[in-house]
Amino acid sequence: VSRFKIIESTLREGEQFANAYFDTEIKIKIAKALDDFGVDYLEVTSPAASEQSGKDCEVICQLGLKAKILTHVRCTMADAKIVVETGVDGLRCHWHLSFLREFSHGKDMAYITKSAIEVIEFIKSKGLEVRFSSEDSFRSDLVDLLSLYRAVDATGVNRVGIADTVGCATPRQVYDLVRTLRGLVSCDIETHSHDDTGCAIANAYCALEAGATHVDTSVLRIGERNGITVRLPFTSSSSLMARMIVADVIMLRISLPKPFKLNTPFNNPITGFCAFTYKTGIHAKAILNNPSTYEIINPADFGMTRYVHCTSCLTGWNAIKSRVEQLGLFMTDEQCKEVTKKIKGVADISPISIEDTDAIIRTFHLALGTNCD
Ligand code: HCA
Ligand code: CU
Repeated sequence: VSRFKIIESTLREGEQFANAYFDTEIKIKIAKALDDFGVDYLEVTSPAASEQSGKDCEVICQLGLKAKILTHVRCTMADAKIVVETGVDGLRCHWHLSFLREFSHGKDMAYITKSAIEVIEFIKSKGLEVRFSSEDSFRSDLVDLLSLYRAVDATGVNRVGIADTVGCATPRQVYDLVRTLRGLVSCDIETHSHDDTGCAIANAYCALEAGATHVDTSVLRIGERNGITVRLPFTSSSSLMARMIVADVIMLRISLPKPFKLNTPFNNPITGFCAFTYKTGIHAKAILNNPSTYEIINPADFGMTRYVHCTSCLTGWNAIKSRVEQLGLFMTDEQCKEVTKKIKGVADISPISIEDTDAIIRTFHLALGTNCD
C-alpha cells in the first residue's frame, strides 16, 4: 500500500445516516475539524439535493480550508450544471450499474456510457476535478463495468471509483476487482465500502493493497444504513487507521481534537474506553514490564492512556502493586500478593469499583502500619 488520499464524507455519506441532522453551524465545525486533522478532501451533500444544502456547500467552499471540497451528484447534465457554479473543487458523479438498475433508473449501457462521457467532459471543461463511479460495483456485470471505465478513462477523468453500495463484497473480491481495474485504467482509483457485513475496513485496506489511491471515510463510520468504511482516528473514530499503523503504512502522532466529544463506542479501536485496558493478571504483568507484549499500537501516540484494570477476580498482584505505587504507598511483594487475594475474594462476590479496590488497599496498608507499631 503506497500513499493514499482520504476523501472524508461525513458531510455527505454521513448526512445519509438515519440520525444525522447537520445544520450550517455544525457542518462548519465538522469541516474545520476534519481539515485540521488533515484530510485531503471533504465531500459535502449535493447542492442539487435542497436549497439549504446548496447554501451550506457554498459556505464550506468559502472557509478557505486546505482540503479540497468535493460534492456528489447524479451523472446528469442538469445536476452537473447546478453544481459547477458553487465553488467546489471537484465533482463525484455516479451511475447505478448493478443488474438491479432497472429498479433505479432503468438506463442501458449505451446511454450510461454516453452520458458519463458528456458529463465528465463538461466538468473538466470548467476546470474542475472529476471522478466517476458505478454504484453497486460488485453486483454489476464485470464486462460492462470494465468497458465503461475504459471509455471514461479515455476522457481524462481524474478518478474512477468502486463502490460497494450494499456492503456485500469480500476482501478478496475487492482486491481482485481493483487489481483488474488497475491494469486497465491509467487514472486514480477510489474505493467506497459499506459495512453491512462487517467487511468495510478489510475491504478498504484490500482496495489500497490492490492499487486504489483514494479511500472514502466518515467519522464514527456513519452513513446510509449502518455506515461506510472507516473511522478516522479523529476523536472517536479509528479502525482503518489502526489497520494502517499496524501494517506500518503510516505512523501518526496526533492529539485528539478537543471540541468534538462524540459518544465513542466502548470497544472502538484506539479511542474506545477499553481500547488499551488490560484485565487478566498474566497480561497486566507483561504490559507493566513491556507494553509491546500485548499492545500493537501505542496509546500515547493518540493522547490515550493505558489502563491496567485492577478491580476484578482476574486481577493479578502485579496490577495491584502498580496501583499501590500510584496511590503513593509502599508494600512488599508479599504484602501486595496478600492484599490481591482479599480484592479477588471481594470481587468474586460482587462487582467492585476502583474506589473499592483503593479502600481495600488503604485499609490493608493501615493495618500493616498498626502491626508495625
Ligand atoms: C449514494 C451512493 C454511494 C456512492 C458512492 C460513490 C454508494 O448514496 O449516493 O459514488 O463512490 O454507496 O454507492 O454512497
Ligand atoms: Cu455510500
